[in-house]
Amino acid sequence: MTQTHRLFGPFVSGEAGHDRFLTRRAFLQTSALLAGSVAFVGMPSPGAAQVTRNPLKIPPTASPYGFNLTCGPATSDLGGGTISNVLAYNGQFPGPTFIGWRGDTIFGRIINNLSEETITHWHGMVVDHENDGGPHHTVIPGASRNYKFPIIQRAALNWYHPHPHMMTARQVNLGLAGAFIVRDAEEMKLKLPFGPYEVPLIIRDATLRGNNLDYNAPASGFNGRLPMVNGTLNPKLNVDRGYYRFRVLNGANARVFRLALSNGAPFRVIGNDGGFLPAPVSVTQITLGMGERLDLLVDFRTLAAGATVMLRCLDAGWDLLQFVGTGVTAPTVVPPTIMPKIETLVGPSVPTRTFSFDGMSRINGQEFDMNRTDFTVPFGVVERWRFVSGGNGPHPIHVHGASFQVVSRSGGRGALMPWEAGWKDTVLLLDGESVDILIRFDGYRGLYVLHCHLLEHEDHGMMANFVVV
Ligand SMILES: [Cu+2]
Repeated sequence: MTQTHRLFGPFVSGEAGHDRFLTRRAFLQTSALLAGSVAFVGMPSPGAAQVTRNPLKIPPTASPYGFNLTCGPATSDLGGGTISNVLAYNGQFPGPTFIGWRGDTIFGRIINNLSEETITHWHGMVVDHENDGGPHHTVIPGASRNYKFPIIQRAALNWYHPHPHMMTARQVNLGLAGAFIVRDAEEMKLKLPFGPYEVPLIIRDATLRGNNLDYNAPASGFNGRLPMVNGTLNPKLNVDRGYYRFRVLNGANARVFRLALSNGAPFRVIGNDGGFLPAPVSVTQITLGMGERLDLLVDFRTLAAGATVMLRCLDAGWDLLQFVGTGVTAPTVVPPTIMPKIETLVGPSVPTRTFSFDGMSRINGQEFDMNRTDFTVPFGVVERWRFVSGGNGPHPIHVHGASFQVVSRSGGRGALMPWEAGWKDTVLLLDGESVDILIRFDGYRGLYVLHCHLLEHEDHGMMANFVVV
């Protein structure tokens, strides 16, 4: 059976010429009608059959209790012997996956072996100003910085990456990023897939010059020529017959991914940036902005040995990751239907503040100034913030210091997306969209930043300082 037949599973069965639901002629006519539409879920990408697939890299796990994280140049096999120069945490691309528990205190240090300043931010972690790893705390080459903070939030997939002003985009693009998984007792009660059945997927794009990652981007954002998952080109993952839990991060500088499975099967979304959703939701497509995360269950119980399913990006028409059935039976998992309860924030019905993301470098008309405080926010008070796109999107808006809840979207897609329920720390603003969030800073007082997570926009100044008082 050809790959095309597998990809068209629901529509085409049997050998060529004996299709059960569509004659070959009808199939070709249908294909012709769909020509040019990359949005058709079952459409294999041109030349897919010729691609040699490389085993998906799974970053090693690391303890956050007494860590040493060295930021420096390294080489990494992107798959199939394509050895690239990269910038890496502890020589790993992606960096090691930290796993820490709610209530514990993490501590350790970063060591800067780069030839320029850097600082490591814990994206999604609610920490005090000194430990946030924002642009005010860069570390010069050869120096180090200590961190120590308690984990005061629920189970979620967070991540860490550089945050030096005007240098973030390049450092991330050349390899500095890793996952940080927070666990808690509520999560354990759900009995989700674990061990080899829980897989982090850091999805991004890249451009190669020779074998090396090459970074060059205009203010509008890096537009990589190739997709990469966990630092692997053309990756494949062998999967047993059962449920898998994918911890997905859009780690791209400037690319929004529209995820779908080639067989049209749904993703069961159980979580996002801030942990578990209030209720699971099944969807066949997910639009994921830069910095956003997903907790997905995918059902491979019926995937036969040797059969394949592709994780695709419908917008780019890219094959991201091929799943290959082993035929081996995985441990039984019952997908949870009741999720841990969360507080629903209640706040003002009119915006407390409005932020317009203008051009490629400004918020409310102003570029970032390290030494200017743009606004102050009272501690412990629920505010309603309105994010408005002034064009040049996408603008995924990320707030440090607290998680928030997305309450409305007008213009553009005109609705909240099912995966935006619960707690978030990054929300995608497409052109023409206006999004309202409710936010309350009840962790720490101090200086934080709000910024666009299109990293070139951020570097060009689409960032603001605020102080929780
Ligand atoms: Cu932006």
